[in-house]
Amino acid sequence: MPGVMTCGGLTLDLARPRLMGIVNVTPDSFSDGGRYADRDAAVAHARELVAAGADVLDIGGESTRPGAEPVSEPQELARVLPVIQGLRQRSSAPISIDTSKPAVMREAILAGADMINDVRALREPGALETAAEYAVPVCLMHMRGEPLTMQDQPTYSDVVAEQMAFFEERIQTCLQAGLARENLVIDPGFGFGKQLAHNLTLLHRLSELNTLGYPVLAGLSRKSMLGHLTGREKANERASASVAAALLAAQRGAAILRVHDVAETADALKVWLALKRLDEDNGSLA
Ligand code: 7PJ
Repeated sequence: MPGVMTCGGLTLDLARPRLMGIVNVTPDSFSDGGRYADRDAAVAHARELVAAGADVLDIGGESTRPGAEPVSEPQELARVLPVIQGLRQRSSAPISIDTSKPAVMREAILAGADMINDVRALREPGALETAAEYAVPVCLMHMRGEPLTMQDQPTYSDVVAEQMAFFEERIQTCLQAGLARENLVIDPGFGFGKQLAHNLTLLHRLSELNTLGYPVLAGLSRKSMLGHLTGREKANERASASVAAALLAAQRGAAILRVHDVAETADALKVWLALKRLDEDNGSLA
């Protein structure tokens, strides 16, 4: 079972679900990162997420939304490095770098990042070697295809079975490359090359991933599957749906929940945990 994750000199006890707060530093229409105002806004937002209950901050400079174009290495570095540096000066919270590029992993870790979150599960050339060299926790996410085309009618005969085979292969490859098994986290990658029915099946059967023996990370926050279910077209109107999805993932054994709405999810988890403890004690509280 999950156990602990050592992140930035901090040991996260995974006996209860932990929150990974999302800090996007992908550009708006006016800028492409690197400006002081962008950096300061991202750092301030990250610190708010910590105050609201985030255990880890996930900093990403590559948009991986469906249809997103690739980002160059210099662009991605210009977006994320100033934020990591600024945050490291003002906070001791563990930092995860959301990237697939080995150079971005390396520079981020040298600037103070504690963990790698890779939607391509270390499949880019050099990524495996870089993760082995720095020996930090790594989230291996399942993605079918690439963001530009991944939502073009993906099909599976059994989405869970295919994921199990994918994780078994990636885990073996990681262990052979010298990564420590204690450093591996797996993630079904909701919305990454999946249709609504696939995403729902993955959530419904999430606990099956626990049989592999690695902590499971679930990222459902504000995703389009929640838009489909609720009719909410705007991502920032999906907070309630996101909290519900996070609790359902927690209920099925997710160890880490990657969320935008940290305060709301933290409150919901407190209620869930109180009942879970009663379940475990057979209701003997008072
Ligand atoms: C995920 C991610 C996820 C992990 C994104 C979005 C799209 N990393 N990065 N898992 N999603 N590990 O947040 O809507 O589900 S970007």
